[in-house]
Amino acid sequence: TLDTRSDAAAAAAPRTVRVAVIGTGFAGLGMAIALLRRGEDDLVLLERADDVGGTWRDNHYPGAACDVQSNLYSFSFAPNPDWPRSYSEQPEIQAYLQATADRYGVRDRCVFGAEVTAARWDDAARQWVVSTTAGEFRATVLVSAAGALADPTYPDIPGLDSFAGTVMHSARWDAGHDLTGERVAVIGTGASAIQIVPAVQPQVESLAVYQRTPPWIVPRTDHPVKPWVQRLYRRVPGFQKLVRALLYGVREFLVVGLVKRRIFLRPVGRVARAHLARQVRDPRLRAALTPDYTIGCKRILISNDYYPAVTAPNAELVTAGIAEVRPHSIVTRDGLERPTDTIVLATGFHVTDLPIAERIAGRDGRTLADVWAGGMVSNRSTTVAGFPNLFLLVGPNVGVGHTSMVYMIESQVAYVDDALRTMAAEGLAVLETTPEAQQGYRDHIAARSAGTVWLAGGCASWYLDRSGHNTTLWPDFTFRFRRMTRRLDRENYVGTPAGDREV
Ligand code: N01
Repeated sequence: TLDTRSDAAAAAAPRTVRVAVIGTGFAGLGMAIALLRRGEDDLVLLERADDVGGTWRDNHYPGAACDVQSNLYSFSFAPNPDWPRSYSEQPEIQAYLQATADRYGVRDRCVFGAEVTAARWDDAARQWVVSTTAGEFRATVLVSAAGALADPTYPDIPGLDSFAGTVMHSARWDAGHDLTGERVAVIGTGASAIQIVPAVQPQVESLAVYQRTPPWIVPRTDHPVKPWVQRLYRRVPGFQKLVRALLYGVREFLVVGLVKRRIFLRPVGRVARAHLARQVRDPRLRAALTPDYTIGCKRILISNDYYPAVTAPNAELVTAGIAEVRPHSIVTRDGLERPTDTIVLATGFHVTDLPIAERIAGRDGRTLADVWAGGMVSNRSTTVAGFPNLFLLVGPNVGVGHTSMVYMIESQVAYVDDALRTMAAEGLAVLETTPEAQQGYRDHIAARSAGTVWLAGGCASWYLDRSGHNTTLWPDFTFRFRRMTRRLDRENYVGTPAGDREV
């Protein structure tokens, strides 16, 4: 439902624009700011929620924080000298995104409460027709910045619907629900779960953590930023830039292990094992918490308080596997039944089966989901043959687990911006990538992915699609992605001038 503010904004928003952007997370905001900064202001941002922020607005569960340092996990053009910690917590990142949106005048371009229900290419009008819950919009160019960690996955557990207590997904946390004194179950042990568990463990009566696969966890080197450092960042912005560059460089080294030679990750594995040994004394528990796949195959997690929380007297690590949920309990395959008041589903997101892909239909009426039935494909992670004037931010093979997504997003934004400038410079009404370019990019990704720890590490992860192909991660150094997206690869596109003929 729309509040009055978004109703008014929706009514005032131009219905036909040059550029429509779906989403207002880092990607949507970054795109809009890039366009506004060079005077391209005929745009609208369509946002289903009532505020900007994307995944950082939605993931406000207790303990939510970023596992990439703030100096790196921020826009290059908007450094924040005031980050209070080296790794920021969700409220600070959300406040940063809100402040950045305000500072660059993006909020006025947003229509809140506008969930995109369908978008189709109108070939005669050479426009995208975008249906939203706040009405219809038409745009020459559609930029989907809907995010890959936007739509929660709910596990298919027998009886879950019959549960009489509270069920909350980590990305749909009910802040009004008080867990104090409750018997709480957390299902999942990914990045979200390992933050929720220590945050709620002290207040609940009992905590059962249902683990299917143990994660690799290394220490979190988080600390408050000293006031003199903040002052230095303010007075000498170049110093903060230097810190950012160093953090980037160090993290980029991980690529050598993840992609090039897995042996490089062995020291990281040793650090993780020592961390576990230090924090968990009980050998049986330690064994249950020890991963049996190569480190890096799934996202490497960072935490100092997960192991202490999961081994606290009121907590229990459950590894038996869930058989069914009953109205007031969870039953595991070993026959044990645990009375439960609240179930927290920290079970992840639709990443390889993006819901937005079902809603965007291209030239021949087929949706992105139809075209991607055999796996997500694209040119340069950004455009898809058959979908003219459509650009995907955080599209296929742009994800990174070892460094900042903002770096990848800014690379893509530069690419889209160059595409739009090219269209303007050449007077093109339509720009569409070729199937050949798409196939070439797919082959490139497949070749680079072969032998990576994600494919060869002996785990099942959402990094791979159902057929076992890497369609989510960028399998190389990220500076190579930046180089590849610095300019539009014009030779891989067919352009149609406002008049007629393809060029
Ligand atoms: O989700 P996940 P997440 N029965 O998909 C388990 C980012 N992020 O929300 O491993 C039982 O990683 C599943 O088990 P398994 C980050 O990119 C960042 O935690 O598949 N269990 C797994 O343990 C991250 O990678 C930050 O065997 C079930 C868990 O649920 C991404 O978001 C913080 C199940 C899902 O883990 C997603 O992380 C949070 C079932 N039916 C998130 N289905 C930071 O920056 C799933 N699971 C710190």
